Amino acid sequence: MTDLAALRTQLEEMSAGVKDLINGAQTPDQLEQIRIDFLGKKGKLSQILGAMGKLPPADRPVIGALANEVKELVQSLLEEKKTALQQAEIARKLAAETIDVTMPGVFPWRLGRVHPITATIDRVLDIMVGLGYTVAQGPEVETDYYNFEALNTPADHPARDMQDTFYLQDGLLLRTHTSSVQIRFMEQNDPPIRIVCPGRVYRKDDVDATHFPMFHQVELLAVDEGLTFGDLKGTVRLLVEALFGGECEVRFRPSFFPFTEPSAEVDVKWQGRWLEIGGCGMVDPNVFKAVGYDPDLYTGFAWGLGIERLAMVLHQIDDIRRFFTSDWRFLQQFY
Ligand code: FA5
Repeated sequence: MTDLAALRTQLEEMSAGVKDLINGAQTPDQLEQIRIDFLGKKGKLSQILGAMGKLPPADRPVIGALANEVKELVQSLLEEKKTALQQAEIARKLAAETIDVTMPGVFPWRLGRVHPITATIDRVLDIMVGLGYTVAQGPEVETDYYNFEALNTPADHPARDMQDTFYLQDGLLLRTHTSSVQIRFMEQNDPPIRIVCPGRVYRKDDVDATHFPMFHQVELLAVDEGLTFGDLKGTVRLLVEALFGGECEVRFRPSFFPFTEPSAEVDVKWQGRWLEIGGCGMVDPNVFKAVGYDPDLYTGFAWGLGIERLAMVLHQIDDIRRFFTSDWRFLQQFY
């Protein structure tokens, strides 16, 4: 016989028991089983609701309301527990899949190193800073004025053909040499000056074993009262000897640059022949005039050193293109 009190007791016991059951569930599968047992078609709640039909009609809404409460309770407990289990699973996975970034890699390790061109620039800068020079830099995209005009190379000067230029829009160009930094620095500073200026330069040169359209130069500039060509030669020799440990032949070959007078090329012996590594000379008085220095009071010397060529001689490299092909077999020699 079914009566109201018995069904009510069953529902109350159910709601008391289900909490512990759900709390104790360890996996989503166990949770699903509890759902089926309680809320499924043949579950406990359905059985109680089935028995409700045997109650007097006046008692049915009481049990119906209570059954609904129990159903909602079970559903919300299941939902809560499901979320908790999912979060625990995520936390477990995160802990299990943590990557130890400090673990050594698989041998052979390929650690990055300083590129031989950067290393050569750094060596030159180190030596020159040791001699009291300051590092100065300028932009790679230049105006005609800084790259040519102020360097005593007006538009109609035949020497413009010496450096085939990449012209950009609005009168801009890619600088063909680091000599532009001389002008920028002198405009902003008074003598005495001793600067060393590293950087990339660009020319429309055909590529061969000793030419590349983008290469690096380091420019030296010293301005003071009474500087002579002897100071220039001494500085060039000092740098070359510091780089090569005195085991390299150097020669000065008369040359021409619009911004120096007199001018010379510096050559070093490379694989049995002379290789030109840079142009140099005494700063032309017209350059001093362009930056507002008194050419009767000051003299100066400058040297533009081709870094790729220097690195080729230092490391006995036969072709400039090797520096720019990112070939691991080539680069690993410098480790
Ligand atoms: C100049 O660029 C002058 N500005 C140097 C200078 C500075 C003279 C200060 C006097 C006073 P030149 O065009 O010769 O000069 O270039 C200098 C060096 O850059 C060359 O000796 C060479 O070592 C290097 N060089 C020139 N063209 C290339 C190229 N296409 N690829 C690699 N290196 C190059």
